[in-house]
Amino acid sequence: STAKSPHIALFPSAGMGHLIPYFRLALMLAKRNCVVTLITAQPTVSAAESDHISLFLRHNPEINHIELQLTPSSQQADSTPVDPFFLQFDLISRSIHLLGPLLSSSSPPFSVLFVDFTLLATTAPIAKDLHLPIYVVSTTSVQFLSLVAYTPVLTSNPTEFNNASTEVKIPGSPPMAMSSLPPALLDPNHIFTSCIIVNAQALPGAEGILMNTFEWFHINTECSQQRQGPLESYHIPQDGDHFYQSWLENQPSESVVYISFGNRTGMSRDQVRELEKGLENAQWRFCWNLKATKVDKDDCEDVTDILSDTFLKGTKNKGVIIRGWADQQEILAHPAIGGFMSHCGWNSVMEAAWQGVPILAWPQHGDQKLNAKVVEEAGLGLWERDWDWGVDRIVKGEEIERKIVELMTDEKVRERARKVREEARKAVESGGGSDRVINNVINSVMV
Ligand code: BUP
Repeated sequence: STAKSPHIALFPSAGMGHLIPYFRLALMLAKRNCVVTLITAQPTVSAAESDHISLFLRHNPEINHIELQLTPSSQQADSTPVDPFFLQFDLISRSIHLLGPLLSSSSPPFSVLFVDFTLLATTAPIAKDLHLPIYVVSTTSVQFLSLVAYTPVLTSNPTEFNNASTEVKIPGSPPMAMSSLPPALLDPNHIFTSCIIVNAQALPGAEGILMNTFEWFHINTECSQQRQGPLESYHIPQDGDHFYQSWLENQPSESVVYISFGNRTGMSRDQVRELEKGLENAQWRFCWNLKATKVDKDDCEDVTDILSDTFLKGTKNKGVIIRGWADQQEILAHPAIGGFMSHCGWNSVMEAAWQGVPILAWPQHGDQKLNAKVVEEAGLGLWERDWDWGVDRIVKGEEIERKIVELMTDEKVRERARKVREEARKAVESGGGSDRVINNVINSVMV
């Protein structure tokens, strides 16, 4: 006789970086005979999110979908601009009373709820009422999550945790440089920090935390508390062909640097000028995913508004510029790609690890410096700390040129990156770390 399959609810938070890992997890669970329901808050912050949710559901009809309708906010008209993602967390918590009825009316009944860390505090009481175990699915590195979990302790000790401290010590983690922390963390009243504190306080109520990583990658951390398993690479099918794809087809193997700083980094024009110089002088081919505005809204500016004529003319046959949403996984998987200049969003790091592409880390905000340190320690890439936030300067074209050349010619890093790829794939194979973790979680919620 076969045990009944568990019914798993997945509730991701706002932002593509928080959504894509849930798609991957949904498919890994469905492949193991779980019934999977994706809960999404509507309307989404960006068009990219709603487009990808529709595409994902269309291509994977076995995944069920529930929409949580949000009540529009009055805050938008406010004079102080609030980060739209934090506004969304707030909207979700205001509409969270709708979640209980949605969950309890389901047939077959739910066996477990998987949520984003930012939704834990608001969803935990509902799960408790329904006797549903709750798991957090983390979208960041073990290092950053450890910091986040310890934030209530840190912020309650302002005599030790302040601007003058050089490092923070967190049980189970190597010391973290104070300069690697997001500056907002020092202000307990900042919306970023208050969101972290309330959710960190709810962590003991969670059954477990699923990390998107693999043990081998975190050589320096004790991770006994967490269950880890990298998420299998899931390629979100996109409609249509991409011009950059056919361009990549014609480039020699490992000759192209892919450049992306994520959705939420609009670089200053002065910095863009220097990056142009660096790219042009380094003389490597490039594929530049160019964003000019913060937050994953569609950019409406033309390439020629952002990049200089001299650069565009001088590099005409050397590179492509992508505007709008790129298929990053498809790009990283392409044999022509030899390096990745990245903000080190955690998904990007894991995608590079999966493909064995060396990273040139250029963290921009949030968890990215701590992620960059993991990249450096794992040997997957290079990190020039002198470029980061806090240094507060424009990084010069010559420096960028030098680092690009180093990234593209460092054979040791390239070899190591191949090893990382191998280890990542071992972890998701049957019996590997990821496979075991997912199966254990499924078994633990089996009724
Ligand atoms: Br931009 C972009 N195409 O054009 P991270 C991103 N992605 O597929 P985080 C694309 O979005 P921020 C694009 O592959 C990754 O899975 C990318 O997540 C994909 O960034 C995801 O790397 C982005 O974790 O920062 O931390 O969400 O919001 O700045 O992108």
